[in-house]
Amino acid sequence: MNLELKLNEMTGKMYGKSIAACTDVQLYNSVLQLTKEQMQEKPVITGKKKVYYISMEFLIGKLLSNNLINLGIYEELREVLKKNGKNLADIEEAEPEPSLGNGGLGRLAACFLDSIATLGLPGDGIGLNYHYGLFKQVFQDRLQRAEKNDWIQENSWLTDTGVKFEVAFGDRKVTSVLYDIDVVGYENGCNKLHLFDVASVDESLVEEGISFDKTAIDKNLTLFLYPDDSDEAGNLLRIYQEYFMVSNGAQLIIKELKEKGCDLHRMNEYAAIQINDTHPTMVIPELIRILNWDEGFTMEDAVNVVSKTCAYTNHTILAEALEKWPLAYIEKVVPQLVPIIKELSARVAKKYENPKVQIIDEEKRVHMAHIDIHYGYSVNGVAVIHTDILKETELHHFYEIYPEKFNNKTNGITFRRWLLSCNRELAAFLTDTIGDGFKKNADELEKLLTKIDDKAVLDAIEEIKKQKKEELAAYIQEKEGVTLNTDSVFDIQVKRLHEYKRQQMNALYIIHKYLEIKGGKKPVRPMSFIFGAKAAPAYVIAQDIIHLLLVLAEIVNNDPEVSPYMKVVMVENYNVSYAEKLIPACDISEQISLASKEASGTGNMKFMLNGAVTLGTSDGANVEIHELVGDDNIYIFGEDSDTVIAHYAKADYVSKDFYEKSPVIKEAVDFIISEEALAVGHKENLERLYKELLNKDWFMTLLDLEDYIQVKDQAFADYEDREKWKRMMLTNIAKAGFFSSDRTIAEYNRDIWKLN
Ligand code: 26Q
Repeated sequence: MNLELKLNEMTGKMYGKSIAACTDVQLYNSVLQLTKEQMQEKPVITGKKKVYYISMEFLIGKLLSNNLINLGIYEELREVLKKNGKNLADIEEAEPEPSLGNGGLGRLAACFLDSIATLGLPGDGIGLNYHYGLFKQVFQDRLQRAEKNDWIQENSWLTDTGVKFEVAFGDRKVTSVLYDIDVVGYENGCNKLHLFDVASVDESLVEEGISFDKTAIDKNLTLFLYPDDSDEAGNLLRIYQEYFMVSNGAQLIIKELKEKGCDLHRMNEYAAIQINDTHPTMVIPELIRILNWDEGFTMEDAVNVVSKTCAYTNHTILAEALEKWPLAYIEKVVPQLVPIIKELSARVAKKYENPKVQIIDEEKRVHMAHIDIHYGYSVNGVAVIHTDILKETELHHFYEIYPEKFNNKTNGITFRRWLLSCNRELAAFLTDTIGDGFKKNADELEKLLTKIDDKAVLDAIEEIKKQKKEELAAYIQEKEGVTLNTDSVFDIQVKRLHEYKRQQMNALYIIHKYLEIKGGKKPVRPMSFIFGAKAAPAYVIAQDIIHLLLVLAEIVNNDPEVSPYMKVVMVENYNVSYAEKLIPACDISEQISLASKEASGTGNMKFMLNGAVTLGTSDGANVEIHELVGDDNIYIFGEDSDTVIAHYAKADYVSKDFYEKSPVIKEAVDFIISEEALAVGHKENLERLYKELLNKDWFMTLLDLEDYIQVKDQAFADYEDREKWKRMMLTNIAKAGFFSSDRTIAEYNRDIWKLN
């Protein structure tokens, strides 16, 4: 295939121009079209049994470079463009980023689709086509404001399939339309991501920012993704969205099974349905309803076969994030599911007395996770410590009933995006040093350990890091208007804003350093503290924490006495594309959640793979990172999960005690409402945050603060021992192979899906 010829044909057809005469946007559209055609020529992955990964979120990010890499034409295209005076990186910038997810759970689903196709397994995603996805974050007056993210353009990765279904709600019927996005595996065939939309959706419903008329369901259903409000009361629209996805998904699955000639009584031999957290749980009663009402199954047979087909993944132990919908809401949205849910609940009640395992509780709320556990064949957590906590604490009563259902699947990330694409320099260097076997078999990264005393290798890794820091600094200069010193240590915390993730603890460290510098204690090397985080719009304290970070950036960066030694940046609208620039440039990866609260984390894995050293608590996958790299290649601090869980059980944590007994803590916390801070920030936000930390601090920031300061100081000091630090970088890269999502997916397939 002559790529140059084909691209010239495409630009000619689309714009009547040669490659060289096109703008970057025109070239993006032409390359997009060409890539779509190349993907259509790839074989569709087939097999008797297929997995359907059903999820309210697929945070796929930009797709162009990833698809080019997986097709094996990235380098060739780059050369073709270069020859014509064009730069592939500029063309990539023209792609809008779809924001079809909140954070970790959605991004994991996207990594999984990549790995399923790469391993050649038949597996499709089922989700929703949100027109504006998650909100776009802008800062105004040092506060977050939400705007719509208008990502769908005339030319896009979506293909209208022409498939339509009817979805019946209690008060209306809507017609769906199905758009597909091809998912090409690395040097392999194609699967599909099926995104359902409402035919009657009306974009003009959106008013100021992200507000819209909540009542017109047929017009608003797929306008926006619900922002992760783990601690917000649920809302009817969310249930409409969930049922819309589930009803379409069930219809699609049954249609495909029938086309395959499958006897639905043996559905489980042809399909596995992986339920991504509780959001798609209604697929269970919906399938049972269809089999029982439309396909002539007895209730018994319908329940049995569906229970052998559906498997559930839990992504959180925050009690407030476990969905419990009032039965009255479900009655309003989908009355046809109510008799099924009542039947499922009655069957449980007949067998088990324990109120903790019931589906409908005494307050007439439906516990979605309980449906999944009773009527699914597998329950998995996403990191070893998380699965252990589920078994021992949160879901203990279920574990006693169904020990055989519980299993762990430690999360992973796709190395195509998080190494080959975002850090081509490191990938190329690794290829030169240990061969390219690691691209297909991530464990081969361990070969790098044989080079631990090779000065040339260590220096090269340091050099690549420096280059990525320079690229990031230039980008931040342009986007945020902040100048970073690339000789400084880049300390990065990027993830959704949530109190349990403790961005506020990092902020208190920054205050502490600022006061030290003001007091004359200057660090030997400058430090750059970089944040990125969106907060659910209704999450008040999270908004206050963003405000504090923006206030600190203002104070620190504009203080001539301090700014030569430290800088603070909160980047605007942190998303997948920004992550791809930040992660390769990081020296210290902040993974500082309160132990027991972060189910896994996946950012921690991306940073490690790119040679950052983790500063973290014994939480989520940090525990497994620690085991892999050993004590000398990670900075672990804070109380462990057993201690934290005991504090909750005894309700004996009093933040004020920590504040009063430690002058360092007191000084840092008091700064939040100091004259200096109030001169820049808003009294209301800063006072509310101050009071929260002092009187509540539900996620125990002050419990770990002193240890955090000490261990973080140690990390900065060790950074000066360059030989030692370079070895730490190398060890982290070498040990990251375990976190390839190819490994995770191979385990899902071996233990849960059993695709042939
Ligand atoms: C629920 C009800 C109503 C509205 C929104 C929601 C909602 C939406 C999104 C609740 C939770 C989420 C997202 C959860 C999530 O991202 N969890 C993360 O999953 C990752 C992948 O397993 C883990 O690595 C993270 O530790 C976990 O926090």
